Amino acid sequence: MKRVDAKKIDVLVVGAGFAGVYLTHQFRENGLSVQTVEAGQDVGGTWYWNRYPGARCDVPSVEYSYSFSKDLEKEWTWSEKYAPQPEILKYIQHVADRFDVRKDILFNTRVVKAHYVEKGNIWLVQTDDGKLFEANYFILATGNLSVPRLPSFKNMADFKGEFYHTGGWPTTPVDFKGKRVAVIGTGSSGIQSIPVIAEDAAQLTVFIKDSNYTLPAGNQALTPDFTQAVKDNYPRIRRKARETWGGILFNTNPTVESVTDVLSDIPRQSERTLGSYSKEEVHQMMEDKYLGTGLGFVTNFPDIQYDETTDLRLREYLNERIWTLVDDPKKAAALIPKSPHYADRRPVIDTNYYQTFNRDNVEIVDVNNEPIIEFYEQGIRTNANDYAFDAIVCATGFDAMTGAINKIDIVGREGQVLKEKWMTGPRTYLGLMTNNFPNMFMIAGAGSPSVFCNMVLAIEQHVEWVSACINYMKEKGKTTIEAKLEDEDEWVQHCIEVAKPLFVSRGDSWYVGANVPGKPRVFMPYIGGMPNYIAKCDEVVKNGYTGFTIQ
Ligand code: N01
Repeated sequence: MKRVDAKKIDVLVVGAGFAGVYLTHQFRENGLSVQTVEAGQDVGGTWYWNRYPGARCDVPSVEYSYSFSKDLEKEWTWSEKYAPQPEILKYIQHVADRFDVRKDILFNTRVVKAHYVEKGNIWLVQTDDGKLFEANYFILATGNLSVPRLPSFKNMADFKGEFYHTGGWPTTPVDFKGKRVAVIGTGSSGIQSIPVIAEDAAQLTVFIKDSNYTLPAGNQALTPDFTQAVKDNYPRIRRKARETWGGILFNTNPTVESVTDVLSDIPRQSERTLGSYSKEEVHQMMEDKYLGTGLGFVTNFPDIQYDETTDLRLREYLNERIWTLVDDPKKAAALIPKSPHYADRRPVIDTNYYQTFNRDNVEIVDVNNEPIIEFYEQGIRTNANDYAFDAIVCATGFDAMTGAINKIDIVGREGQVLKEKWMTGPRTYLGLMTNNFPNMFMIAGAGSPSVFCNMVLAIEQHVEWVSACINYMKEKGKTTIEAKLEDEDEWVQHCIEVAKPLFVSRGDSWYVGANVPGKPRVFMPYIGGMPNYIAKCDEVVKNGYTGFTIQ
């Protein structure tokens, strides 16, 4: 196809998850022509693909929602404290209907190529079905956890049973009733799916390499009183959420009282460090105050992120809890995380996770003692046994943050290939742009605080920043914006410096690319918190887009 045949548009957006849907709406509101391209057959992104049993959000649903429309806030009612995947998908489908965004989205289509063409200052974008677009702005709303990562065991293709990855679950129902099922992986997806699969399967075998720590979610139905109180106070709730480190206000039980609590000006961060409490006090405090209240205690005690004494105290409690809850000491030992610190990896919240291992139909294979050698026709072979399965579920994570972007052949100014530029790790200025790729924006990706935050809040902040920026360009008669190299270098360094004192920068997790063989080990997100990040983005605009070249 020739360039002359390309459809000309103002903006091309890749992805129709929470970010892509809002971008599509926002650009249209601004009078721009927009074409969004989405690989799935409907909107939803993460919530379209991750349909595995037990999938739900671990940010309170009343906050994991758009704030841009007051009417939308009033008309939508969440059923549970942590919404299950089908309900979140229904919500985003409702948003797509309500704002009529589907007409600008090309579904079942992937962007495979995007080249910046200096002559004409446009992005030439090609899809997998050969369509060509010429866009002034190219926006990657591709998600951070959207490229499933499969392990590379020998003979995987030989297995004749059902085979699933949690991040690419079929849209048709999967029934595990009466079946022998294997789950490989015990991060967030494994921890959510294992208790639900165990209820259906005849036999569930969990292959554990290392576990994340998890605490009870305390999920519950939301009462009409609570919902009304939230709706009545939404503007203040949203405003205050943006003032918190992770963009989440409701870390305590969702009672009507807590709406009042969270809106009061009581500082949420504890005056004492967790490490200053004795072992017994930590135990008591966790049991009395924090169990079942989500991950609020991590925000209340920032020393959990960096202090060895604190970490030891906390892990003493958490490990004891595992020994108490899991009857079989062998299983308990396999469930104790091997990473040296609680905060090395993303903490998880669960429903009945440890208790599930007391069921007669649930077994553990600790692959540290009994490594997987290969798959075979009927199942999985370890160095000690052959295990036959009807279905194998890989909850083995994602090529995070850069995976989806690097899958596209993106070429910027002077033929620079993005994948090559990012060979030693992603480089962005504020997570928004990267030097030599003019008019290409990224939403909530590497260099932004998104993955440590309420993702929807982080997305809204980015979409609104980008949309205001493009409006500014239009008003000023400018056509090109690009991140300056020195500001990008400074920001990349800043992201690394902020993370350096924290355990998470040293742990082996997807935050540093440690889960993908050959991926450079770099701490990819910004962990300085939403308020600092918002202040920096606002300051950049106030000072005339410092760090960007605008022409
Ligand atoms: O993936 P993970 P995930 N043999 O990378 C194991 C978000 N999320 O999909 O770590 C055996 O965390 C691996 O073991 P190890 C959330 O941000 C949110 O669970 O390599 N095991 C690990 O246990 C989360 O952090 C929600 O030792 C193997 C697991 O697979 C992110 O998505 C829900 C293996 C992968 O864990 C990713 O979570 C779900 C092998 N060869 C996800 N290879 C919410 O609630 C890998 N593993 C919002």
